[in-house]
Amino acid sequence: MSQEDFKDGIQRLQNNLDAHFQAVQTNIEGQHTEIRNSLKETSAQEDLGATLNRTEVQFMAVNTEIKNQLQEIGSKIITKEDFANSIQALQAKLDAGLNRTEELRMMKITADANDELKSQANTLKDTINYLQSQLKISKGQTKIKEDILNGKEEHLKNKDQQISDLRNKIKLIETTTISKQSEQSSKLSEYQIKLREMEPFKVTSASSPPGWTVIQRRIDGSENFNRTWNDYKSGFGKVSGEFFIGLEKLHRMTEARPHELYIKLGKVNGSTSYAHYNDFKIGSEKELYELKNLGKYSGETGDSLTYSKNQKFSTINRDNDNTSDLNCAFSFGAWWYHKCSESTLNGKYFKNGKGFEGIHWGSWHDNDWEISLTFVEIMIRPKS
Ligand SMILES: [Ca+2]
Repeated sequence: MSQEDFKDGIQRLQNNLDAHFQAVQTNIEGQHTEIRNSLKETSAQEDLGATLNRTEVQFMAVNTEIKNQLQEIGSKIITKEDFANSIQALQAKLDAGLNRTEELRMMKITADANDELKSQANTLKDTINYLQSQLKISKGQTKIKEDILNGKEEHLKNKDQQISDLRNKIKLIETTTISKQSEQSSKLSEYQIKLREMEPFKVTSASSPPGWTVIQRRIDGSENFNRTWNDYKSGFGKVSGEFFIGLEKLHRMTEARPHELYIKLGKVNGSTSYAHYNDFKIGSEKELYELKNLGKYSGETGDSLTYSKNQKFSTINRDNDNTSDLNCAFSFGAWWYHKCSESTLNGKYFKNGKGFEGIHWGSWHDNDWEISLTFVEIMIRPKS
């Protein structure tokens, strides 16, 4: 082989090698890019990336060394022996390059492992998606259950309302029954009241409206109401008929609890009417059983009692009124008098409904003092 031929051969070899390394490098770079891309999402990215970089650097070093040697060969006049050695060295370098390629193939396997990891990650993603969908379904079911519960609650509310309505109906029936019973029995029901430091005493419930306690009644003139201070203090008469409960009891009852006052009146012609006061209170004996409170008037008779508010009680033998030359009670019966009054419900009883010193409620009969009422029922009840 001539030296020219040798040089040509070397040149061809060098070109081939260059082409080969170029191909290998491109291949490696492609693989690296692929691996890098596939590693982007994994936590092992840094470790694998570093390994790849290291391998690449090593490969480039080998490549450069081969190139340098080939250039050296090409620029030297060398012996056959040298050439054989050089070829051997090249062969070794090529083997090394192949080893690198093998290494890179291993790297590809690592990339496969990465694929496996990716597929695991995907599986994990699928699992997460599945769990999320399950959660959605579960939430949906919870919502449905909540809706059912809300429905049940609404249902219960309705039931409560129904029960409440039924209770009210029962109350109404009971009330009606009681009032019917008392109407049927024509006798008024009697019961006892016990107050602190007092003997129990009998009272009657009102014929109507129900639930009130009667404290004074005029129906037929059978009872004498022309009485002294002590009689009005302790009360008199029969609770089943005509009577007055007594000022001391009224004081104790209305002092213990706020009371309402209801006055039912009747004329000889059978017509009836009423007056209502929403805050009735009587003072102590020391205060001369003053009419301390009346509250607000309502009713049909007109208001003939507010004039007597804050006035002391007077009887035939106790003049506590504000007139200087007479005792109102002497003519019109015991009452809360100022300069006398607009009402006299303890006056004389006139069966024919006529009499100047009789039972009056001025506003109900145009202050015609000849008219005397034939029915009186004064009642109280604790304020609710
Ligand atoms: Ca007087």
